[in-house]
Amino acid sequence: MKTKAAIAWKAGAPLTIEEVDLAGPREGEVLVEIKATGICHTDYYTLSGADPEGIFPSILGHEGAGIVVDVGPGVKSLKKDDHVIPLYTPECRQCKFCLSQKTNLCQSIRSTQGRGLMPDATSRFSIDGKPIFHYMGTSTFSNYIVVPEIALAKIREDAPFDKVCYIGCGVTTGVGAVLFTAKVEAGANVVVFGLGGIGLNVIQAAKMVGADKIIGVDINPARQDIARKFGMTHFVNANEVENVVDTIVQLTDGGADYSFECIGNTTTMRQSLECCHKGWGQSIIIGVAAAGQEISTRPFQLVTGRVWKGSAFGGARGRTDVPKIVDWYMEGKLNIDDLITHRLKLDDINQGFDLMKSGESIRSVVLY
Ligand code: NAD
Ligand code: AHE
Ligand code: ZN
Repeated sequence: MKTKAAIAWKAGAPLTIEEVDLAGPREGEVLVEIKATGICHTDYYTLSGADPEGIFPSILGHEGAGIVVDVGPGVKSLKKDDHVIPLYTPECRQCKFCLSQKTNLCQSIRSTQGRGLMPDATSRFSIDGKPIFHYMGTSTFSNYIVVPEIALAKIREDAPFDKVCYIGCGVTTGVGAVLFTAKVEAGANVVVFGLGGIGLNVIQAAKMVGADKIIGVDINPARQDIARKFGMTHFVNANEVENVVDTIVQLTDGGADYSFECIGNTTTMRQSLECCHKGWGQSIIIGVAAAGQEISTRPFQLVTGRVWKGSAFGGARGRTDVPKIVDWYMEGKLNIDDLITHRLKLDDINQGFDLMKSGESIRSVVLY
């Protein structure tokens, strides 16, 4: 079949909207009509050329929601017309990683996914017979996609696609980092570096669990109002204080219980660790830094009890946890609507990247 998609032909170039050939689902695969997709900073990161796994030409996008159109042989858990969210972190429930119950990082298809291919090492997308690569196993900047069954969360049918698509990455990443990775407890002091599409979700989850101080750090003063609305109690403009770490240590009487880096900058990653409380403070790294970047600190920071942790997809097990997060939104426990600041047609998707770069948008959603 044909599908309309935004193609990333090469690093740094605007996406172009084209008709693409899409082969049908094979064994264990599902054809999905994407109804809406968010644009995450990670899409921009890969498009910029900084991602060591970035492959071109490819179809980016990993924050979608849609409807099952057809299933391939052997698919048992999904049927035509089911509503789904594609998962860039699948959940096979069989690999060593899934069975460990210690991580959400299912590895059953990670190597082919990282090479822009389906599990049988081929692509379903092509133009004039030449393959176009998948991205993060999802490629939600295409109206129709083929994905493995294990990379789809089945969600309730009354959930609006144009909102819950954001649960495909940003909401789950931010909320999950608080609930599943850090397990923040009531009364904790929390610091959030970067008040964008991820950081604001960290803030709303920190408020949800009853955190005491919730300190936001950003260089864009326009982020202050929305962050306060979501639960931030104190704002630090990193450009206006002499020393970000000292400022946080003073505000928290010794340091943060939990800090979250939601920028992807190695300087703020170090600050995120060093602003933590001696003896127990945990810094959770969510931001993705470019190829070749490294983090450093004085080992004494770790010897004296501060902890550096990472979080991918909020530590969420997609097929298990994503339907629950959709429920929380539908029950009014999570505010997604106010974070979706812009709605675009696929033809205008490049505007979404411009709005992100200029700091005007929190999340742009593309509607098919
Ligand atoms: P975003 O562009 O919406 O937000 C980034 C925020 O950081 C902005 O508010 C910006 O003003 C602020 N910022 C930039 N430089 C800063 C600095 N030096 N000091 C303080 N604030 C600064 O991005 P996003 O979509 O929220 O994504 C944030 C990061 O998280 C990206 O690196 C993205 O790739 C990553 N990410 C990781 C995961 C994961 O699973 N680990 C999932 C989604 C996104
Ligand atoms: N190819 C990138 C990986 C970037 C990365 O860490 N991605 C996150 C999700 S970001 C979503 O917006 C992730 O899930 N990581 C775990 C994994 O297995 O990729 C790079 O920098 O190499
Ligand atoms: Zn993302």
